[in-house]
This record gives sequence, structure tokens and C-alpha cells, in this order.
Amino acid sequence: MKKLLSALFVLALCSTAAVATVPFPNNCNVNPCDALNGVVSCPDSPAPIPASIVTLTIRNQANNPIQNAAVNLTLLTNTSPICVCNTMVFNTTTNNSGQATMTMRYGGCIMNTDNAAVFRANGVVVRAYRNTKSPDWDGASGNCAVNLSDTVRFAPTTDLCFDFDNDLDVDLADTVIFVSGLSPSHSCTPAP
Ligand SMILES: [Ca+2]
Ligand SMILES: [Ca+2]
Ligand SMILES: [Ca+2]
Repeated sequence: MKKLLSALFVLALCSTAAVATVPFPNNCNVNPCDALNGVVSCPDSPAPIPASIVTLTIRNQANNPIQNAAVNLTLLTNTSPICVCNTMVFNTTTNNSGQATMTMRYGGCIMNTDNAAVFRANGVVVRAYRNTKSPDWDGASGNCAVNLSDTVRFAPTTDLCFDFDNDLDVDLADTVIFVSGLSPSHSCTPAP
């Protein structure tokens, strides 16, 4: 009986330890994506635009930060005109505060599509966004450069690929993000 109890005790300890490293999505934050209801990306040279710098805070069900959590981004690149920079890093690890930063170094648009951009931590889906948008969008694809062809596409403010905050318009808030990629003109070397 004593053996059984101690075995159960060990089992209970193990399951507590396991839960501690399992992310609980409702307790996690992904900024600025949560406020935008999607991801903003941009070619990263000369410097990443602010909206493309994503900070994730990963917490468990007890709302405690998870240290050293493996964070991963998966893009729906197989069906979409995305141009990924050769500097893009899709994997990172949370720090002692359960935080990780990942910069969205790519162009192109995936709109209203399930799993357009999926963040996982320790294998658990923390967020699955249906939108990932970039100033690098000429109506057909991203080409890892924000320039005249993207500006021509942006100018009528009717293409919702430039609706970066996903509120179904292209207005001042979206223009600020577009201009941050255009001026200076951002570009990068595409990944092979
Ligand atoms: Ca472009
Ligand atoms: Ca908008
Ligand atoms: Ca608006």
C-alpha cells in the first residue's frame, strides 16, 4: 500500500511538471498580432518595421510563464505568394520571463485563410491567424521589396491586403504601417 501511494505521488508530481510546460493559449499574449487580429510582416532591411516585431508571452494554465519554451512559426507558404527573407528565423526560445521575440521578415499576403500564420509553443498551437499582410504586396505577390509597384497597388486603398489591423478598411492606421515599409524602401535577399 505504501509503495502504491508513493508511486501515485511520483505520478502526480510528474503530471504537474508536464502541465507546467504546456502553454494555455488564453493566458498567452502575442503582440502586436492580437491587437491587429493578424500578422504584419516586411522585408527587414535597413531595419525591421515596428509592426513586424512580434513579442510572445507564453504561460501555462496556472498563468505562470514558461521558460525555455520552444516557439515556432509556420506559414502557409505552399499555396501563397510569400517572399521569405534569407534572414527569417522560424524558431526561438522563451527567456526566464516566458517571453520570446520573433521578427516577421517576409513579404506577401495571405488573407482570410485558416492557419495562414500559426505560432506554436512546446508543440501547442498558441495562435492560428487567418491573416498575414505586408507592405510588400503588388496585387500578385511579395517580391522581398517595397517599392513603386506596391505603392501603385496601395494608392486606391481598396485592397484589403493592406488592411493591416483587419477592421475591413484601409485608413490612416493602415497607412502608417505601409509607409513604415515604404519610407525608407525596405527590401531583403529572398531565402533560397
Ligand atoms: Ca513588392
Ligand atoms: Ca484597417
Ligand atoms: Ca480602420
